[in-house]
Amino acid sequence: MAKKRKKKKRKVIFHLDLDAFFASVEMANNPEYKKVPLIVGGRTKKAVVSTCNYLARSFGIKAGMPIFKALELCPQATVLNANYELYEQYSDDFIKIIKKTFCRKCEQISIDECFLDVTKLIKKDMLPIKLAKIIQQTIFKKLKITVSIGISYNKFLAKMASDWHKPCGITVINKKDVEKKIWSLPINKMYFVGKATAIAMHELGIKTIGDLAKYENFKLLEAIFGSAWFDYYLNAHGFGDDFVSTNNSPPKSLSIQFTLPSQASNIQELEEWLKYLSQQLSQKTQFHGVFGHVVYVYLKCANRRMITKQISIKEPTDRYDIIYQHASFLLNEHYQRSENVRLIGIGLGKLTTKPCIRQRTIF
Ligand code: DCP
Ligand code: CA
Repeated sequence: MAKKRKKKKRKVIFHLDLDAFFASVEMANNPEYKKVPLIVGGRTKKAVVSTCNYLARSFGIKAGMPIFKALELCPQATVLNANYELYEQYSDDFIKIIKKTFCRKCEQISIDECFLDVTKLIKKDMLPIKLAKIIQQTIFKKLKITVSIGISYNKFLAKMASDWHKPCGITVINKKDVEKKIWSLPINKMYFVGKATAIAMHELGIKTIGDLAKYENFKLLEAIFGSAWFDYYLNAHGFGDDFVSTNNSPPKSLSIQFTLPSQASNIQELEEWLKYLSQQLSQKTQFHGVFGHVVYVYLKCANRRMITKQISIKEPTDRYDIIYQHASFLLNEHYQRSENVRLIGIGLGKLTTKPCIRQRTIF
């Protein structure tokens, strides 16, 4: 039976990125370094810049540049060897402060970056920007390091936002900003897109994130980038992942949905979308180390009717083929072929961290 679903409330996701991290730790320990262009990287002939403070960046020095070249640009710069133990200590303290003082829904993604799901902390008198300012002040008070914060409703956009106004910036990206602020960016600025991927995209004529969002030859994208193409594509449209993973709180359900580029009423086309979504959902499920007892499919039709159907499966699964098999069954059983579909979604419910038996492949 068709069930009305409540419109999902957008989450509030922060991405925190410490500014010029190694150099900032050095400056926190020796304020004299704040006054000079500072490079962290080592003194050997082949050494490269690990990072440098923002004063050094104003001379054109960048991470990855050979030190000798950096010194050509700025001979008066101070060069230090990296002290990894000290940076690890600061990194641990950073995460501890965030978890203890603000938010346990914290996913660390590198030595100096994390995502926070602060949805529940946002209230009338604690709007996202205010909370971000308090976090910046607290980190600076305790560690003497500045942090840039990106705010959005999913991880990709929050990550893109934190890079916008560095150092010590706070940037918000809303849904309506995706076309305006994200689409004009060069494709190599897209989070997750590495150098080789950016070159391959250029060969397809995809020069900006907007070019990718508007690209229509999905089969070619899949042939070149494998299943990763779909993540790129979802992110370019602002439909990326919003689940902030914490080791101690596995999700209760996982889902993925997609607004179709144009309405569809062809069952084969819908099956194709389900296939892609099943792959993405399987990857997401495996990433979180969970297994689902229930597969559900939902369709939003052009006449606003929402169709949600679910089916229990014998053994909990994280596998693409099993998710797809059940999703396809639900589609074929319940979809009335005349209806135009605008949005398609698939989910796994009743998640558990332990599978009863690992299934063998069914295809
Ligand atoms: N790092 C490195 N070698 C690189 C890039 C980074 O050793 N090629 C180290 C030094 C950085 C730290 O990782 O301080 C974090 O990397 P980021 O890319 O976040 O760069 P920064 O924090 O230094 O600068 P930003 O202010 O741009 O975040
Ligand atoms: Ca950083």
